[in-house]
Amino acid sequence: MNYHVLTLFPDMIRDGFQTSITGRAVEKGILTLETINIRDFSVNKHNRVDDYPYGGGAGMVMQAEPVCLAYESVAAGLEKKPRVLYMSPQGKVFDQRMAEELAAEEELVFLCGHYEGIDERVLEEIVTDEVSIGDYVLTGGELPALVIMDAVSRLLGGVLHNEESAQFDSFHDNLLEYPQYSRPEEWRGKKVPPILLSGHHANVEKWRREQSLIRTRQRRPDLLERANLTKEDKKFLANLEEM
Ligand code: 9D3
Repeated sequence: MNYHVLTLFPDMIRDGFQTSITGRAVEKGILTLETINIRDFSVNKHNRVDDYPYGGGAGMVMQAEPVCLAYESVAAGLEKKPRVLYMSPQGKVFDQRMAEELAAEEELVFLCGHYEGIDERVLEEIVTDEVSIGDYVLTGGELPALVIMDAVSRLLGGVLHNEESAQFDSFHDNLLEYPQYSRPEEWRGKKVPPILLSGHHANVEKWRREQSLIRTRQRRPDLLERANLTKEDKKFLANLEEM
């Protein structure tokens, strides 16, 4: 996977990527990261890349030409037109399904905005997907781009160790994970649930499944509606209702 990030803050992207598992994946040759500073494509003698919005209003707008030139400098090196993800509060909200779909691409271009946004005309020309990471206000698209690259990267072969493998993600079946415990058996008067010490593997699995169901119903009932529940799961939840 080759990531290309168009941004006014390339250091923020590089710093966020180097630390953590994605940095290791670059060293292993599974990922590449190219950052493109949009300011390098300013068409203005003061190196500006923003200007006042037509029609008035607060703030500044990123101009079309520097963004387009920055994009073209990336596209020129590619065989076909890549997907271009514009990070924007107006976009479709990112989820695990989108991460899986994006992980199938060879090249991904991220466009990070700042100020009040980017001139709509260049967006119409180059953007294929407009993506938000959720309903809260950030200062720009850099952290969202890092979030998406992180979620996509861990799905690529060789990025994770086998034991932390993405195939066991609980989001796959739309259930939250069961609680975890480690030593000591008793910590500040709080005991580990005895069933986990019983050595009875089938009972442990049953208990974990039930904990997942309880938690999902309590914290994320919206997920439960999309979960693949067995007959036993449904019976267990129906019994809970009565209590
Ligand atoms: C104060 C500016 N706002 C006008 C009411 C609009 C606005 C523009 C740019 C709000 C936030 C931003 C910066 N955010 C992003 O670029 C962004 C974002 C986000 O803020 N939340 C969730 N996902 C994303 S993706 C890009």
